[in-house]
Amino acid sequence: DEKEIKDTLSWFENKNSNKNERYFGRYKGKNLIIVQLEAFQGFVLDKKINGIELTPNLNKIAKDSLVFKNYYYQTAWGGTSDAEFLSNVSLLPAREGAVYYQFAGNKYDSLAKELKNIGYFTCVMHANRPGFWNRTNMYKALGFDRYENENNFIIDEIQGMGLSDKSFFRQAVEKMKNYDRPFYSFLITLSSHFPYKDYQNKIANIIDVGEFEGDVVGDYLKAVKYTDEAVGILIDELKKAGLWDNSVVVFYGDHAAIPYENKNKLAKLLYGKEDLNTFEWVTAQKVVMMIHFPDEKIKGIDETTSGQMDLYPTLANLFGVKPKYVLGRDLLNDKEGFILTREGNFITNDVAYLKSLDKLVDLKTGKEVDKNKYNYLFEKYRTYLEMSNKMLEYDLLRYKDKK
Ligand code: GP9
Repeated sequence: DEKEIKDTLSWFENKNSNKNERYFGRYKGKNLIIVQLEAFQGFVLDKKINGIELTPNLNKIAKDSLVFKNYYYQTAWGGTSDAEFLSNVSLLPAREGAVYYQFAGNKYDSLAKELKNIGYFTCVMHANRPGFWNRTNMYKALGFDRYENENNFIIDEIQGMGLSDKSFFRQAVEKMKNYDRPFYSFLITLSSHFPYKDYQNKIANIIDVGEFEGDVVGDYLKAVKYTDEAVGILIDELKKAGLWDNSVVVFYGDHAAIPYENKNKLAKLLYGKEDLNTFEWVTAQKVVMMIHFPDEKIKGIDETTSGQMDLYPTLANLFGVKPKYVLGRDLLNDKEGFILTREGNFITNDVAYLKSLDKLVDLKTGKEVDKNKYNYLFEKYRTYLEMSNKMLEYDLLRYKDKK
């Protein structure tokens, strides 16, 4: 009803007003390049496999970037598309199915729209069929000026699921060279897609994965190594094109790589042991996340518990826009630290709630703590989930405009 609509909109408006504005608008006028890396879980950074660095290119940029070490994915049924949605809209994914299919007709406040309002050209690139995840319709709803899909790339080299990330990045930079400035480009990679099979038999020897040879973890490590090499190419090409020094560049992973049924393999890789308990599994669900600034003035490691819903508000502040209907927080000004997931888990800087066990666990000790002492947290995250659901399911921004 009318009151519920008003209350929901006001909840968002209040939450997002009177915020601390350190760094507000500092990078306004710079290009923004966001690279969403397929299945890049957080542990790949700094990982050595038989003494060899798995992601030397990302690690090198990380040294001069702001790195979020405890950044979780919050995706649900919509996989990659949910990560896109969380990062560009800052609402949780749909209760059932994928937002990209269920709610493509909604009206959204999005990063692309806000940047367009201040004069940016906006573009999304992903070299797969445009119908996949209903992207054509959804990218219109998100306000992108252009969608460069499979049909706009020369498919000259295949790796994994489609056009190789190396070729994709090279062609992406060629396209960006011709874009009006400033621009926002959202690049979504493809090669390191599950099941990480090297169908073309090109990367079998890219890295010696030892005991993981021939299983899903071994195949994953090879795919990650390949995409990291592609990232190296992207950076070189951006530098050659004179874009690197004029752009804020973000790298983040979209969702899990290793399925739950392979958790004993993951246990081997991460801890050298036979299995992971629920706590270890849940807290392993982090993804890569770093922001490289052209002046390299903001850098270092941030340990705040954070997640994909926080990207848009964080960038909005840096580029000088103030979105009113985001669920996440600006990570440069808000250190409270928490994430919540569609399935009902939440993690703060101190505790993690494991829905499947109905247990609250201390992050430092891994030991169970008394849930009743943390009722306020349960209430808070219930409200967040409810507000996000209402925004999405009642299409509240459309209502707002009609008023
Ligand atoms: C395909 C890609 C895959 O275009 O984005 O999505 P996913 O299966 O990883 O959710």
